[in-house]
Amino acid sequence: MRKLGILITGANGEMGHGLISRLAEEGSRDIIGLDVRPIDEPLKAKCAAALDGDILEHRLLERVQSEYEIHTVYHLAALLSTRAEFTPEAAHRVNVEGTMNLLKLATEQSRLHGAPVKFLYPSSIAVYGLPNSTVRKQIGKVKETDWTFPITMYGCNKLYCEHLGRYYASHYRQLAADRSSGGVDFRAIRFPGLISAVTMPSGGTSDFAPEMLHAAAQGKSYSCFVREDVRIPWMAMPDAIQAFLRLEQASKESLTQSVYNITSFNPTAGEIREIVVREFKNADIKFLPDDKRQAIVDSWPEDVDDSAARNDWGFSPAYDQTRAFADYFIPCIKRKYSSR
Ligand code: AKB
Repeated sequence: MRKLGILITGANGEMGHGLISRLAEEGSRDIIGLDVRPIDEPLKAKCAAALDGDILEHRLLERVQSEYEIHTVYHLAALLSTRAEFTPEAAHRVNVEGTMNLLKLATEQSRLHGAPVKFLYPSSIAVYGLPNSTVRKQIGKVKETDWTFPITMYGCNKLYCEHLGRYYASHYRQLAADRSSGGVDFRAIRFPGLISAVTMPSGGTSDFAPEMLHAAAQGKSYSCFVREDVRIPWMAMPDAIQAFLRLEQASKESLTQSVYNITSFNPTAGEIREIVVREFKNADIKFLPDDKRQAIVDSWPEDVDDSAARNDWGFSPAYDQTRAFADYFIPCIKRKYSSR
């Protein structure tokens, strides 16, 4: 018999840490963690199986297929926006071919056990591409259907994979004589910049806010690579995880779309610095913008319209800006570094 489990790719990443810790607390499902890097020991202990390997390796996926019965996939593995610009073809392989592999695995799983496989996919504000800062300031909250002209490989990959997910869910092999549904119940969230008090991101362009916080808490100087007036949407990691779990639990009938924006607060980089400096008296944070990374952030919206997520599946973040800093970032980050 195959073992029942929930599959999480990119298990060792920031979101993987948050999601696995949360699922382990709930304790109701066996977690199969998969990552190209060996999964951290404390996280491994929370998984029923921890697999080291690449989502591009067919043999590994065949092993997963034959050993496990999977009804839910959280496909978190990706090369983020900054890293992807240095190796765009590799990013395409991981972000697009990797996602295809997982969608195929989900389709096959569904065929084997006869029920739809829920496929939870983290998309991103990087799917948006705004032409200039005047438009950016004028348009305010961006809807899911607007301004989807990404300027990064990562953004292009995420946007295309949203379409792939919709295809697998609704139109898979539509001309085949034996056509049955793809068996994939694809659900995606376009996440804003995420900030965790527990882990540090790597390879992203929204990394400046978490980097600022974690550097200040460790007494390290930090040069912020974007201008202080740049404003993008943000969210505390626990809210991101909660949103994902809530979307997973939502009834299919309540969902009017397969991809949802969500957000919580949107201070400028300068405003984030002010809060950090207030909390960490010796913080040394300068602004030293890198024009190229700045241009990427400038193509992302200042805010997104998340009314569909609120209406369809009751999205409602627990942490607004004040609470996120006062009750989560600052106390948790202080605890993290004081215990070293
Ligand atoms: C990145 O900066 O690439 C990611 C994202 C906004 O999706 N954090």
